[in-house]
Amino acid sequence: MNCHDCPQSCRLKPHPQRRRFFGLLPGKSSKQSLAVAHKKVALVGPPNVGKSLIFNLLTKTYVTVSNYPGTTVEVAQGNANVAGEILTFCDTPGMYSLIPITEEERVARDLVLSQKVDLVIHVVDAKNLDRMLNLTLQLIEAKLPVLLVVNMMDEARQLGLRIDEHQLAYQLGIPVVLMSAVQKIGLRKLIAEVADRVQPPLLSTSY
Ligand SMILES: Nc1nc2c(ncn2[C@@H]2O[C@H](COP(=O)(O)OP(=O)(O)O)[C@@H](O)[C@H]2O)c(=O)[nH]1
Ligand SMILES: [Mg+2]
Repeated sequence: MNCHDCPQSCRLKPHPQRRRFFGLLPGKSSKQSLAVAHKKVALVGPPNVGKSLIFNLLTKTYVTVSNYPGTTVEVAQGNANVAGEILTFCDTPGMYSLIPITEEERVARDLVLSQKVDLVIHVVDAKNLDRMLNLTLQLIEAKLPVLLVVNMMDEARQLGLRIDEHQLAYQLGIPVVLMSAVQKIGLRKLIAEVADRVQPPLLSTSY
C-alpha cells in the first residue's frame, strides 16, 4: 500500500523528503530545523582555500552535515542572520572546475547549477590567484551571481604579493573581498557584500 492509500493519521505528518534543502536530507546533528526555504548562499572553490573556516565564521552554530543524495560526499549547511535576513549557507566539497572529474566536484557542481542558489561565494587562495580564476570565469559564464573572496591574504602579503581588489572587481565585473579568514580580516566586508547581493530589490511601482 502506498502512503496515499493508508488510512493512518501519520500521513498527515510532513514527509521527510519535504524537509530537503539544497537537495539534502537533514543531518542527525541538526538542532534547528532548516526546513524553511531561506535564500541560499553556496561557498565553492578548490580544497584548502578556507571555505569551511569562512562557512564557520558566517554560520557560527546550528550546522547540519549530510551526505549528498546518492553519494558519500558530506555537505554542511547552516543558517545565519545577515542584515536581518536568515540565509542558508552551504559549504561545498572542493572543486577546481565546473567540468567535474571527482565525485566531490560533481556534487559541488550540482549544488550550484541544479539548485537555485541566490549567491555563489567563490573562495580562492591569494597565493595562487591566477590558477584559480578559471573557475570564477566559468561561474560568471554560467550566469551565476558570484562574489569572489581572495583568502589567505596574510600569507600572500608575507610573500610580498599585492592584489588590487578594485581593479580585480572591475576586470571581472563582480564584487571582490580580500580576506584573511584566520585573522577574521575582511569578514565584515564579506557580510556587507553578501547582504547587498541577497537583499530584495527596492519596491517599484509600475502603472
Ligand atoms: N594562513 C591562513 N590560513 C588559513 C586561512 N583561511 C583558512 N586557513 C587555513 O587553511 C586550512 C584549510 O582551511 P579549510 O577551511 O579547511 O579549507 P577548505 O578545504 O577550503 O574548506 C586550515 O588549516 C585553515 O586554518 C587564512 O586566511 N590564512
Ligand atoms: Mg572544507
